[in-house]
Amino acid sequence: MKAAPAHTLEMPATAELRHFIAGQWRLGTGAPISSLNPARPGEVVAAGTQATTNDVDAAMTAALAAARGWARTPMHERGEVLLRAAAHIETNAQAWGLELAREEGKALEEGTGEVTRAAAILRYYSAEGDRLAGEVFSSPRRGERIIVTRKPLGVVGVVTPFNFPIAIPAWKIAPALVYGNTVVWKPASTVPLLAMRLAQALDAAGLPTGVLNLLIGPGALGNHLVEHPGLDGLTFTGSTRVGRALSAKAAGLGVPIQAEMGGKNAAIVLADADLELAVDQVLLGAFRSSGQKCTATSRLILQDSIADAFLERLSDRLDQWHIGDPTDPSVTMGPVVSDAAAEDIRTGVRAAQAQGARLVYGGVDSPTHAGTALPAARSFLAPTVLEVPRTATTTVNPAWREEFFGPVLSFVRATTMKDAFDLANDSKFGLSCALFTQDVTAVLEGIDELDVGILHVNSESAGADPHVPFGGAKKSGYGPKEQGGAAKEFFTHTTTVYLRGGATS
Ligand code: UN1
Repeated sequence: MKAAPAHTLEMPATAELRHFIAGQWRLGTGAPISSLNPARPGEVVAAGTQATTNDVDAAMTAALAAARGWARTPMHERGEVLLRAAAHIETNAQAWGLELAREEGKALEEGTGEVTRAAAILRYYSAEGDRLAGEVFSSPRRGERIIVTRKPLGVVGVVTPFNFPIAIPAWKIAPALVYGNTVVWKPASTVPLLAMRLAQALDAAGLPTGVLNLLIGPGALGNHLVEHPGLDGLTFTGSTRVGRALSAKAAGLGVPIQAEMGGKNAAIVLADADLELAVDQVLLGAFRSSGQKCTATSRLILQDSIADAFLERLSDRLDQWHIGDPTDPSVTMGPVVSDAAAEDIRTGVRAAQAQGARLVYGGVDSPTHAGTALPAARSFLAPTVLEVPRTATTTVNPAWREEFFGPVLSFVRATTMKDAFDLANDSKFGLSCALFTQDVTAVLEGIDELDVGILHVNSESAGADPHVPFGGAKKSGYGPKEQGGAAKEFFTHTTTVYLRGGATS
């Protein structure tokens, strides 16, 4: 057995965490909080003290005070702030990408790519002032036009997950701001440093006082935020459990909510597919970011005749992946976000195996990957492929049902295209799907039949562009979709103006 690649980088200094409230970078008044490097036990990436509910109230007061002035600032001026922030982010892409890899655990290239992606999202929204701002209708009455114009909601709460610590916040905060809302933001407590970096970029870009407020702390702060009487909307991405609880609370209080939650996304490989291409894409979809994307491929549906050939290639290619410290540029897959997350994944996979899922690659208890020892930290998992046999119990197996949010891919064999599509639809979730085929009839059938928010034809199930709608069908999402024109639906409301001249004609 070869030894795990030695890690050469020095342990960097711990960053100091600060909250951003009313234009000031403040120390928290709550209990100590730190973010840990999941790849290196004991390494504290950033440390400080938590925000408290009093800090949430202070942030809400600041956001409420700033709301009117920001709403009346021309959209082009708001966009210029985003543009300057984008440039600031790009300048820091290497340094912040490294911090992201240390704090969250994704491979360095992905971390840097995510920082650059955040800048691209800000750039997209910075141009919103040049796009359509409303609609004009004819009136059934003489001398009248009907104009539909848009206004910000007011103060918006933003609650973001650990898995894209800067890109997801950017895709919520950029539209919130450009459409004229002020923001109180609570990121996942595991990734506070990258949250600070985005807020610093917007601060450096000249965002007025109180327009964006950042609070670092536990999930309870999110509950306090949604219950604050001044809140006009809440946008959330994260687990189904938390998303539903926040949605129920928001609905009870009449607060509009956008919640982006779970997925159990399928990749379907039909018999005619280009297998090289499909293997490449399935690998990326299932194992990049250690499978910690709501859009990750976690179910693989293979048409019988190509199933064994596909699995053989998949295994050969996985053997070439390097699992290790994500700050090492040769590493393809790092750990999952924490030891606790890894433990949950192990428990889920063991239950799936106890109920009949068969291990075909890796294994959550494997101490090695492709003959190389995994690093010692408990947060590392070998990429794992399970077969869920086609029996009466297929669809109740946790490997088929539950979102593990880790590097675990569950596959079944399908007979026909229809069988494959039925299997793909056999989920309470409906976020994304990848369909591999070169048959245009199958593609057209897939577009009609596959009940998902995002369908990738011959590309991996993850990935999203900022100018098109993002979000799921079925139980994956609640409320309006995100990104592109869809973001406007959530972050603004319409005023219908019946407009006549003031003089009698
Ligand atoms: C992507 O597929 O690149 O939480 C983005 C998530 C999604 C974002 C996916 N909201 O993983």
